[in-house]
Amino acid sequence: MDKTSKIYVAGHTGLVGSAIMRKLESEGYTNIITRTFEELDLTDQKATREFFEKARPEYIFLAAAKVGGIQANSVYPADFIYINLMIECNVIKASHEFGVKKLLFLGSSCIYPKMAPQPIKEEYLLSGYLEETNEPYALAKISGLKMCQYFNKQYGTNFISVMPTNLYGPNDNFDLNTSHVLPALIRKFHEAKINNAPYVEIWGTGTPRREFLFVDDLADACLFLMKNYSGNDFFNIGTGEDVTIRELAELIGEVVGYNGELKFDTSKPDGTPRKLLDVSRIHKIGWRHKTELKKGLRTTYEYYIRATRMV
Ligand code: GFB
Repeated sequence: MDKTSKIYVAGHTGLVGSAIMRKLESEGYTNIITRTFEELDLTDQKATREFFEKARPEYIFLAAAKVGGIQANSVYPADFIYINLMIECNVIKASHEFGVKKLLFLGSSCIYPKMAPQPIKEEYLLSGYLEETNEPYALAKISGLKMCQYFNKQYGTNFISVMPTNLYGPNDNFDLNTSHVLPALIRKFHEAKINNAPYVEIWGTGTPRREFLFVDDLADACLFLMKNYSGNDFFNIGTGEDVTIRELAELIGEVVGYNGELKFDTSKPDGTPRKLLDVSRIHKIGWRHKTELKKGLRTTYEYYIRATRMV
């Protein structure tokens, strides 16, 4: 991939896509193409084909997806499976048809079985049943990764995949109904501090464990793989360390500067008890994360403050 190669970042306004944009721009890539949802609906096969025919991208980061936290996944299961499958089918097929040199597909750590041994190795894929709240999303992401491998096998394409752990950072979704836990808690703690609220409500029991990766580190890993890896393996991307939701809440309370109580609402689902990734495969080829959780939380909180001031 040269600095002038034509690179399409699908999903460039989202958490992951915008981090990939920042990374590419900071490294001097000058020929990046993007389309907003209004300009191109990737679930529309005809529109997607026409875009590829005209734009002829050489490299693709496929970060366009319908994503959300535990509640959004439970409430909109049909949307999560349909939209993600359609995007994957259309973009992967068109990439093959129009001779894309290399594509990187973004999956998720929720592809692994609910009760997978920890830390989770890539080999554990499809070794058990999935966690019910995110099965539709996981099935779509498993299909995307398999589709990349099968296109490589049958047509000799160069489509690779990454499976990141729970991500966070600038441009995250802070809507309390649809967001993931980390941005939700930043908002809840910030609002509790401003309103002098006596407690913050946390969903579930606080005991599930999650691993969190700062999204700029993921973008770094994506570019690293785009430059350095071709083959049919896929890669877990994470830090190799996890915390309980209670520990995360305490850490966010500290960063935000809120000293009230934590109240656990156990009528809300916990989801997977633990999903810590084994990251030895990506470590072996020379990549590891740089941003520790506390530093990433500070950066994300600063972003949240700036973003809310702009509204
Ligand atoms: O981040 P999250 O929504 O999704 O929730 P998953 C993680 C844990 O945090 C769950 C708890 O145990 C939640 O009950 N939690 C506590 C909260 N307070 C809150 C809150 O205010 N908001 C939210 N959202 N959670 C998602 C999948 O699973 O992870 C997706 O549903 C995707 O498909 C993503 O894979 C990475 O980590 O459980």
